[in-house]
Amino acid sequence: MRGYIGLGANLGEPLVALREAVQSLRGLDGARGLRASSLYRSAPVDASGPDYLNAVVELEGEWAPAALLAQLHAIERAHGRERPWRNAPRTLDLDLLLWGQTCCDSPELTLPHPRLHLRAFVLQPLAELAPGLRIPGHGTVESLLPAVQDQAIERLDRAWLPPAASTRASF
Ligand code: PH2
Ligand code: MG
Ligand code: MG
Repeated sequence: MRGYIGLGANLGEPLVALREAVQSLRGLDGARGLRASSLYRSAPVDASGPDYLNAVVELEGEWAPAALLAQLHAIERAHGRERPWRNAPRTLDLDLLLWGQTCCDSPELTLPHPRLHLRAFVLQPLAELAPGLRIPGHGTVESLLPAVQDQAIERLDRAWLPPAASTRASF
């Protein structure tokens, strides 16, 4: 199964948090084929505080969505994530955006992510990473971009991904 995870942070050291989150995702048991979008700076949407750093990661694995979500929450907690109020500024936010074509709606998890189609800071990196991606119930990712074009977002032209651990040839 292939899925997409939204990364965001606007407190502490957002770039460090996003890099460490990518390392943690790579290290999940059974994780394959991780790819990450560029890094984006975006103004807070429905929220206050400093600008965010955002990115989206594609990941493959055989986890049930609830099991993957629990692992995302554990990574957030390891980065000192607190939840004082809804959409409070945060040291690290990992949102399960899509898991294959899975559709579900429970108090714990809704797929696709219920606000994915309203947010340029998700759609732009997602379109970069997976052009033509179909979002169940919404059509292609590109078809959703015009409606969010008034949201302030900038792609940062810099390498940001931590290098994958080198694989040493054994003789
Ligand atoms: N996350 C939110 C609320 N608002 N705005 C931006 N720009 N980036 C985010 O990641 C973000 C937000 C709730 O998770
Ligand atoms: Mg979020
Ligand atoms: Mg979240």
